[in-house]
Amino acid sequence: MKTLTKLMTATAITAVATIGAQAGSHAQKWDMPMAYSATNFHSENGVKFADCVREGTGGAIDITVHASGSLFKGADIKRAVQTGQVPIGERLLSGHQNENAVFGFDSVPFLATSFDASADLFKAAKPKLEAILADQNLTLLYSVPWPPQGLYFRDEVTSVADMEGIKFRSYNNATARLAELTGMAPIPIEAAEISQAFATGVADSMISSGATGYDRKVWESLNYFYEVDAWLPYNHVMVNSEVWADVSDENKAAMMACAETAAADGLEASKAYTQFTLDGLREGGMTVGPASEQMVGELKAIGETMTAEWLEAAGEDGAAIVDGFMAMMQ
Ligand code: PCA
Repeated sequence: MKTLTKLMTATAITAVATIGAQAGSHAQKWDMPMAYSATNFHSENGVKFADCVREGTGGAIDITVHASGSLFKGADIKRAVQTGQVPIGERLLSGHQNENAVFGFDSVPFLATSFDASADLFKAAKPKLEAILADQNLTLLYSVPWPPQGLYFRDEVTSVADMEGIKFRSYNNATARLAELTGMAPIPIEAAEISQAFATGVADSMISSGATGYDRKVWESLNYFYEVDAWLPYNHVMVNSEVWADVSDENKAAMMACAETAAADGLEASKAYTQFTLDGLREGGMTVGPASEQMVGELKAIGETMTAEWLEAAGEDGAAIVDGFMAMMQ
């Protein structure tokens, strides 16, 4: 009896010691909400980033990606990270232009219309963006652009007049404003919900990348994609700053190295996905091509109005970003 008790005590001590050793290694499980489908290049890149972090931190930081808005919807991810409901997440910051106009730097129509130009624009905006995020308890890890934005419609459209009254799915402030200025009716709908929205006639058009139309198989409902190349918006992976402060210097360095790789890989994937998804839309039966000259001219005029509005809202910060960008373009 005595021996048995001793044995049991020894076992209990071993068990406690094992738990202690695990806790001592500070293994942390981080949930990472993302808004877009699991097969989208941003989400796949996020999973690769998580793998890199797990390996680089020797398993100390174990990130699980939750795609398709399954943990938090796109619109709620930023707040969830800021308030510490989750330690890390990915969000399209141009959806929060009402908090600070600078967040919309990447959705000013026709300011940066190629991958190269958008990389310069991002470089010009990054320090300001990081400072604003720091004030909101957020630390930026990496950012990846979507492919150029074009217009999707159920029916053929050759001028802005043809757009009058059409129900238009919006995803940020700029897309809603574009709808207003073209006489359409903006309806905010998360990317995860657009297939349903188009199938049921809740919306009949949107501006987005070939990638999102392809991911959501919009050819089942829509018939036209006009390659307008209006802008290239960014997704940003951000970590809660208090959580980040508790990460060891060694693990911070490992994570930043993974973030750098993710930014470069994400950009390459976005570029590669551009043609691939436009071909996919075509194969799905859509008419894909440039917009008519008239439509481009009218959209550019609307773009000028929106640029002036953004510069007004973003004040000195906005002017500094655009000046910095223009200097790089020369
Ligand atoms: N796809 C996202 C944002 C930009 C894009 O290309 C969406 O449509 O929600």
